[in-house]
Amino acid sequence: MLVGVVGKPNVGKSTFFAAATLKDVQIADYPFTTIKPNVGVAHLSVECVCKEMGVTDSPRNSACLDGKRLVPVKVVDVAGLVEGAASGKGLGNQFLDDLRQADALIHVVDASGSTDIEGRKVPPGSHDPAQDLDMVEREFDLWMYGILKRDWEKATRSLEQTRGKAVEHLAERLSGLSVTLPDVEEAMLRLHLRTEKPSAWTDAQILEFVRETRKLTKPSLLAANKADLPTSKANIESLRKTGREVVPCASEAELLLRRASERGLVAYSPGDPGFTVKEPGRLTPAQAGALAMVEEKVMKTYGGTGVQEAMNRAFFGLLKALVVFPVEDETKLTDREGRVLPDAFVMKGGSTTLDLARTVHTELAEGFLYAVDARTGKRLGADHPLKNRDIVKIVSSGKRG
Ligand SMILES: Nc1nc2c(ncn2[C@@H]2O[C@H](COP(=O)(O)OP(=O)(O)OP(=O)(O)O)[C@@H](O)[C@H]2O)c(=O)[nH]1
Ligand SMILES: [Mg+2]
Repeated sequence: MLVGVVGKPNVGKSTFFAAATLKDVQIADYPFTTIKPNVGVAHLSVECVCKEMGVTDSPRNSACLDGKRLVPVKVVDVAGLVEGAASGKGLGNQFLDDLRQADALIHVVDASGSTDIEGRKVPPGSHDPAQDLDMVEREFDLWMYGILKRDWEKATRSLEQTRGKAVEHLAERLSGLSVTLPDVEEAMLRLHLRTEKPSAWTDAQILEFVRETRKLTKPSLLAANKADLPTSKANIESLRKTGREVVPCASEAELLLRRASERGLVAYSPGDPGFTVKEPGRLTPAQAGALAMVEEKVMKTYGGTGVQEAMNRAFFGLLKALVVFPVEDETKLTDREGRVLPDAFVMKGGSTTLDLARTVHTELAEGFLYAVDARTGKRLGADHPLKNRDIVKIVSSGKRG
């Protein structure tokens, strides 16, 4: 699963990304700092099953700290989006391609209103971030619209002549964006679009269709970034009034805390509502000042930096993600090397035992026979829906089974 970090230029997308992944990326106070996408690994914190099962685990793909599993997930940070991007302005629509595989989007806005619609610096509070929100989503929709419109007349005419199915055609055209046939059916149903005569759809209807499809296939939340600045508070309130899910974020503060924690200067875990300075004597005056600001402007005001919360909400809220523990021995909870609960995988809500087999290894899926629930010992079929924190053994005739 992949989450994309999107937004207009200079709002702090790369800072958010760096704070979530601790990857060194370019951050600067001007638009189009990022050109090529940054891909990295962030972690979701979930309650491990080790305590409940009474075992000491030996994790491989994810650390276990005090019974909390830090499960890896992929994040991509892309270039900023400006008005006209879908038709080639700014860095054009190349980077929209970098978002094709994203399952959900974290839409970063500059809540302080200190950057204009193109990301240039303006006095704090002088720009309304709600405008950016509409612009970015419109560009995304226009890009999808462009993909469909390329051969709309010809394709729909031939569909109608051959009595082909519009849903299949549309799903095929958008398949590169992780859009499936049921997604297209659902979008059409919601909009009451006539499937038998797509050539009669107006441009406005095609746009409405892509908008609905985007909402279904790339659900998003707002990371109201730069929340530490004084002008952010009022904008966060008004962004909330739009009915959108808003997470106040202070990405710069999160980055500072995570780096300070790595260097042993503070005790802090991502998502914590506070931090403690380990040895005040080791801090330079500048470091002490920066940490005091974070305490005052972020922790006391918002109860956390919001970065981990935005990640958790994207996966567990928007995508209804599950964490599943595959094992090869369902009684000892080990893999074939005897490692206890080695891996934890994040999977989309609604995933089945067969999906888990695919995630572990294609061979396991190809020879899938059945699965076993390690808690109950019960056999499960291929289409059995997984639950959060399931521990599952896959039995397969494949080499890895
Ligand atoms: N006050 C404050 N500034 C921030 C915060 N996050 C980022 N910034 C600043 O905002 C500016 C832009 O940050 P970037 O992370 O490069 O922004 P971006 O959205 O990736 O920019 P482009 O790649 O150019 O689109 C930098 O000067 C950051 O230091 C924050 O939480 N608070
Ligand atoms: Mg950037």
